[in-house]
Formats: sequence, structure tokens, C-alpha cells
Amino acid sequence: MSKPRLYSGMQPSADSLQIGNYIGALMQWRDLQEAYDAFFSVVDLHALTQPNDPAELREKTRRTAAQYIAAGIEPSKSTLYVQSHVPAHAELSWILSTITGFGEAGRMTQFKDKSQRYGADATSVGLFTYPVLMAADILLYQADIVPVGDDQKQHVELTRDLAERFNSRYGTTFTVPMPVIQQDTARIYDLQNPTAKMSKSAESDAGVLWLLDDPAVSAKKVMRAVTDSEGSVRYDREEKPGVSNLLVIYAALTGRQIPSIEDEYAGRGYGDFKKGLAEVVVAEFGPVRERALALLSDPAELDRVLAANAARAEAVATRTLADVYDRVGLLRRA
Ligand code: AQP
Repeated sequence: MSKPRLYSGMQPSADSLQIGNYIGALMQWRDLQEAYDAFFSVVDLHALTQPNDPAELREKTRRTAAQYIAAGIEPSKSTLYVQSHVPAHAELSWILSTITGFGEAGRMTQFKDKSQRYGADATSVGLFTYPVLMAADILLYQADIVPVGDDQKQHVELTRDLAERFNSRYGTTFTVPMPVIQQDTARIYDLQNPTAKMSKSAESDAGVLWLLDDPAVSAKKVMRAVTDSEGSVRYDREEKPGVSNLLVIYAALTGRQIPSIEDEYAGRGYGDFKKGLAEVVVAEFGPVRERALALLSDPAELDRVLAANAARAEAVATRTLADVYDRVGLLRRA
């Protein structure tokens, strides 16, 4: 029996991914790729909704793909490709935009937040239609599940609505996907501002643990992480956001339960705890960083892997798109 399908992706919006991307997404993807026919995309078309230097965007795209592989996504097992290599994404996005209500798209909270942040002049139509492109990404592959962060849940809901609308108007064409929302315990916060989500686009570098940071730099950032004056290693998201965040990172990277880590560091200061965590972080990311840098030292080979994977993705995507074109009444090219 064929495996159920999974689709997910990340934007190439920085030179390096951050540890939140790793714990919140890549670690799950790595596990899920065994049981699912998984499609993992570097969503470069989405990244165009923010200003980019063209040469840098190309480089960030390669670097993001290299980090997927370095983190354990296997291009021979999963389909790991660059979104713009498969033109059907943009094509299906257009068709779906014709069945998306203007008001419906306007209700997306991420658009409201981002457009407010950028201001009217820097807000593009592309940012407005971003969720429709995301729906196309998912529906092209007939994905059964879409692992995403909480902030993307509304976009997957829109995807489901569009799939159901299309299916009822034109006959069953799309699989209606289920979102798989990451656990709250997989959410990582900024080390310097532990009530804000750690993010690739954070204003300050000090609170972000980059996957490609030099291990000594990562260790230093852990040692300087904001904690509190209580001095006890105890999980309490409300009262002790800094220490709780460090505990979550520790637990996620070691596979241990938080109470067992609290026990280990009971009666010992934050210095010891941070030192322990710094060792865990360096042990986990040192090898990932080395693998990523090795892959990036041979861009031609990396591009070849991405091209082969894009061909696999395209074979699935063009089938869906041809069906969609037929159903909506576009005349086939003779
Ligand atoms: N802090 C985080 N904790 C847990 N998971 C996180 N993810 C991102 N930050 C954290 C997960 O990583 C994936 C990346 O998705 P994305 O690149 O499309 O954008 P994002 O969610 O907006 O991630 P960033 O790092 O904050 O990027 P920028 O700054 O470019 O917006 C998603 O699965 C997300 O849940």
C-alpha cells in the first residue's frame, strides 16, 4: 500500500536556519519521512514577498536545502526540492486565486500583522496572496498532512476550504489536507527576549542560535541567555520564560523529559545548567554544521540533487495541474 503524503516547507529567508526551525520543523520532518511519502520544499517564491538581493536569495536557497539534508532529510527517501523549479506552483496558485474571496484572504492574521509591520507602501499583492500560493503548494501534491507551526494553522484551514470548494464545484480533484500542529513544547523562544519566538528575521543576533554558527559562538550565546534571579532550574513558562525555554531546548535535543533535567540540576546554579546545555547544543549542531558546509562546498553536486528531486516533484505536480486545467475548462494544447 502506498504511504500517505506529507508536504511542508521553509522560506530561504536567511543564510542559516535557526534552532527553532530545527526543533520545531526539521526534527519532526526527519521522523515523519519514514512513514510518509514526504515533499519538502525550499519555498523561494514565498521569500519574494520580502525584499531580497537576487544573488543572496539564490545563495540562501542553496544553503537552506543543504541544511535540510544536513539535518537528516534524505533526498533519496523524501522529495526535497526548490519551489520555483516546479512551475505548477505558480500556475495552480492563479487558478486557486480565482475561487478565493477577497474578504477571505483579507482575514488572514499573518497578512494583517505583516502588512501593519511593513506599512502600506511595502505591502505587496504577493504578500496578500501568499496563503493562496501556500494552498497550491500543498494541494498540488495531494498531501494528507501538513506539519506546521501554530501561526500557519489559519493558512492550512484556508487550503482545506479551497480544496473543498473546488471539489464541490468541479468534482473531487484534491485531497483535503489535515494540519499537524507542532506541540507548544516544540516552540523555541529568543534567548535574549524569551517571550518572543526565535526567528530568522529577529532584530538582534544575540538571541538566535543559528544552525551554522561556529560552535564556540553557540556556546557563548547559551551562556549569555537571559534567565532570572531565582536561581533554580525549574520549568514555569509564565514566571521563568528564559529558564523554561532553555529546558525545552535541552529536552528536545536530548530526548529527555524536562523533570529529569530539573532533577539533574537541582541545587546547582544556572552556570552549570547553561554549561550542560551548551555542550548539548554543540554536540548536536557541530556535525549538522559540518555536513551542511561540506554539501555547500560542492554546489554543482547539490544542484544536481535538487534537480533530480525537482523532476520527481514535477511529475506529481503536473498531473494534478493537468487535471485542474481540464476541470475548469481550459482548452488543451493540441
Ligand atoms: N521559534 C520557533 N520554534 C519552533 N518552530 C519554529 N519554526 C520557526 N521558528 C520556530 C518553524 O520552522 C518552520 C519555518 O518556517 P518558515 O521559514 O516558513 O518561517 P517562520 O515560521 O516565520 O520561521 P522564522 O525562522 O521565524 O522565519 P522568518 O523570520 O523568515 O519569518 C515552520 O514550520 C515553523 O513553524
